[in-house]
Amino acid sequence: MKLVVAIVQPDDANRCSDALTAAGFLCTRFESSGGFLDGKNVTLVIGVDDPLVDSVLDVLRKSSRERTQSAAPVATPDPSGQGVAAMRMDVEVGGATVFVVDVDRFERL
Ligand code: 2BA
Repeated sequence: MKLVVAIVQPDDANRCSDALTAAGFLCTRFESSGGFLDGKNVTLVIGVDDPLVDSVLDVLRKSSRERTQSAAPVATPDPSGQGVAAMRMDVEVGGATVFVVDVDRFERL
């Protein structure tokens, strides 16, 4: 068995969890936030038998989108050495960042 941990953007979270449920996968979701952009995201965890991992990844791939987000201004030294310039940076986020982890044991007690 594997645990699929998928970090998705908030705008994709309902589509992902609805599509997983429709495909017969159980998932748990919780609010999270990115360390780099400090923005909200959603983490989905899905416990699944090994042969079905690729099906889970297919659902997530079809249900999440890559987007450009603007990062908060980063203070960098002005080239003239006279002060500090605030640089805004665009970064590509998503679709989904996915980790697939081995599960040693699964119990429903
Ligand atoms: P954030 O940490 O807020 O990162 C948002 C996006 O910023 C990333 O998109 C990436 O394009 C960019 N980014 C992150 N760190 C960077 C850096 N040091 N320099 C330049 N650009 C950087 P994604 O790669 O799609 O990641 C989306 C979210 O997934 C991340 O939000 C974070 O919450 C999670 N994530 C990504 N990689 C991870 C990892 N190795 N471990 C744990 N969480 C991860």
